[in-house]
Amino acid sequence: MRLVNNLLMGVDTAAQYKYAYNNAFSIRWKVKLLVIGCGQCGGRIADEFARLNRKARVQRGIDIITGTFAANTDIADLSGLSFITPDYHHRILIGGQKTSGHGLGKINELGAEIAREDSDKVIEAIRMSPQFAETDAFLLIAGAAGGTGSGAIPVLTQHLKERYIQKPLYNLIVLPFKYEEATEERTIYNVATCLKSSYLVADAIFLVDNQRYVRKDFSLKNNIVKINSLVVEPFYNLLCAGEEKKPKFIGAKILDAGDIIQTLVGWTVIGYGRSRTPLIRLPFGEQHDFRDKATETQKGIHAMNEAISELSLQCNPTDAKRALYLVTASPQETNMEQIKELADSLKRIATEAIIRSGDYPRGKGSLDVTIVLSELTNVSKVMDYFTKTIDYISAIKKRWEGIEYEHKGIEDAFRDIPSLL
Ligand SMILES: Nc1nc2c(ncn2[C@@H]2O[C@H](COP(=O)(O)OP(=O)(O)OP(=O)(O)O)[C@@H](O)[C@H]2O)c(=O)[nH]1
Ligand SMILES: [Mg+2]
Repeated sequence: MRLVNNLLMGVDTAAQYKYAYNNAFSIRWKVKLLVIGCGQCGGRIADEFARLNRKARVQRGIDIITGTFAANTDIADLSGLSFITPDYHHRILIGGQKTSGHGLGKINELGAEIAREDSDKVIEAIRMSPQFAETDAFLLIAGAAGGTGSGAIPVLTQHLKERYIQKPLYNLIVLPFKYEEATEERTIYNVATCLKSSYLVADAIFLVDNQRYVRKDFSLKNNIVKINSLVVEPFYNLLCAGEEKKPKFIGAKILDAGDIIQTLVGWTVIGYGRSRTPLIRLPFGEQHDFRDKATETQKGIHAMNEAISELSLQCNPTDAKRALYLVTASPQETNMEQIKELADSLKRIATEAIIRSGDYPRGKGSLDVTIVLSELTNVSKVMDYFTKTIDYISAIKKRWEGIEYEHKGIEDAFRDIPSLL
């Protein structure tokens, strides 16, 4: 355990120095993302980000993404996307010669190898895109349990980091459904090696647990579509708030891109809650009394509780060293008292976190709260994958060598988890 924590702490400290350095030389932080989906899961969620950008353009007249790309070994998966531009610069086939365009069947070492060979192809494609120069940060996305995305995400992250050292590099990694862990031996091994490798190179990793999104009333296919839209939803207001130009849409307490970038370090989760109860409209000239104010505060607390219970991965908020929240509502439905009340409420559960916050005067009739918990020091689900993988490796060794594999503590055994880098 100590070794794991030491390793993780070392990486985080390096990331903090990097931010301090970046901050010192930057005039203004913006956070326009360039999004790359790796493999089928990554490609589909990247496609959802492309839809989100279209929505921001139509509804709010702003761009929140500089380009959306999908890299995959599977032609059929690339063809099935809807919003990513359908040309070979945006839907990038990798490993074509090795796989003949048919995927990797869950061998993530092969995914890593192909990404190493074809990383120039991906980087060249994104560099040529018209808005590339406006990119402030990269977001790479993949499902950890597959072959292509799971292997490619750490390798592409590493190559991009080497080329664009000053830009933050984030990963969004999707953890498998429970049934996949039970039925497919490779699943847990892929997840552990992907998580370990990505952790070593990405500035922050959004963890998304598929199992959290399962709703009993959807069929699996509908679930995937619904899950993908729920995964990207919390990013919408967060990315829009920083891009607003009109004063009436700029909050009293601005959560700027610098706050977002300063918050994102290491293991990270995101959540989103909404309170829809419309505020009672009073005839012109009449004042809301103190009871209305109390109702507004309750709405805020309700939305925040929902955001916490809908976090992308179940975790303990006391393990977060950094947190932020954004309240999005019409100006009539927010007030400073409410923002302060929300800060107190979050501080009560995220006791160790530096909390950043802001308001975003947009929307009518609902009050939304977006929450990010970051620099999580103990993510039991991740540790569980590491532990199970060590057991899996020792079982395989036993099978291969036919000898008793001596039991090791987790500190020693963590070294035995192969890295994809
Ligand atoms: N949320 C979500 N999860 C998905 C989606 N597609 C696949 N997954 C999950 O991702 C994992 C499988 O990864 P894929 O993305 O299908 O695999 P790949 O990267 O294409 O790799 P190979 O096909 O093995 O070469 C499983 O845990 C799936 O449950 C999706 O559209 N949304
Ligand atoms: Mg695939």
